[in-house]
Amino acid sequence: MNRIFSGMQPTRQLHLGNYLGALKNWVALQKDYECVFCVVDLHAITIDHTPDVLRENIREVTAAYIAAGIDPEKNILFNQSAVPGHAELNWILACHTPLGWLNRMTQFKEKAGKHRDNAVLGLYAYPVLMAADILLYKATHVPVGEDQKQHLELARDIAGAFNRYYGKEDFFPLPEPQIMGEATRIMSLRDGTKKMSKSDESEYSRINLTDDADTIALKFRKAKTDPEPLPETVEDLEKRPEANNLVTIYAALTDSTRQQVLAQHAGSQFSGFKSALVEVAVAKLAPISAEMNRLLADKGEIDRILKRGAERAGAIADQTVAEVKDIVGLLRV
Ligand code: AQP
Repeated sequence: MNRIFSGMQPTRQLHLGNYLGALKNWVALQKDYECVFCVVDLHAITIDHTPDVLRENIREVTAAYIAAGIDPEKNILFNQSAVPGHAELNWILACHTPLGWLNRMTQFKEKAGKHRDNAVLGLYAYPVLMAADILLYKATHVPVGEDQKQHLELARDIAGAFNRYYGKEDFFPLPEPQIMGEATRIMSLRDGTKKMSKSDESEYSRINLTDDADTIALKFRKAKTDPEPLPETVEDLEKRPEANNLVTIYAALTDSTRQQVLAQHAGSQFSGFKSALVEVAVAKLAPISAEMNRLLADKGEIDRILKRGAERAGAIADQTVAEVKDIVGLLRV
């Protein structure tokens, strides 16, 4: 059986990178797979946060999933902390994860930066919890952006290590990353070599899903570019990070390839191309943003959707945790 697990952190607002690199693909995948979509709130407390804001962000990310086209009836949609199995399996897997594997994780190095000794254990252990999220549902496929590839490889390594240690070769499937489409890594609008990220200090580095048309236009107008017109080939485009990023965004928003975008816009100056980009971005994001606002007006309904999702997720999770406890030798009384 093929099952997908994927999630997003409710840290601040979702941006175009989250949408094009992950959410948009989930919407397509729900037709062909049994899907478990999670708002990974336990991950969100690995960085500084404000409790009331976190609570609202959990609802907002849930609304974004549904507004983008995720069907909460067909799929399981819930918040991670509502299913205790995530934390339980996290601990058991942590006891099978060598420190050397975690020491290689580049995201921890980037996020902890120079203040490594002050970074919290949760940030360091983040990839183990992510492995637990996926393996709890015995997911076979995980659609993610390119930035999560290393964490997913670690999840495969942990699954393999657990299976081998207990002589249960097929217990946890080794989850396959699904890195799809043109927009596997959307870059900052201020620096084409840096990932578009929620935690970037500059608001002008990203387009948020809730930005209105004027804000989207302003941010694209201010986006860093170079003085040359758009080239004819992808090969030439790839030598220019900011130009490449804007063309990639255009391609992903219009479900086309960068080559098709260049066939239409080669020779254009950025002023003209950015106007075209604003038009397609607003056309795609305005309905999502309007639907999010409509959904967020009834928080009770969002909470009910999450509760129902947690019950469905919990049924699968409880079964896996029970099997894991039996394998490990923990007495279930
Ligand atoms: N820039 C991006 N391009 C393509 N995909 C991206 N994703 C994130 N940024 C980009 C994908 O979005 C999904 C959810 O990500 P997340 O919320 O779990 O956290 P993240 O990857 O850490 O995202 P951010 O925006 O960079 O958050 P901060 O700044 O808080 O660390 C994942 O599938 C991810 O690949």
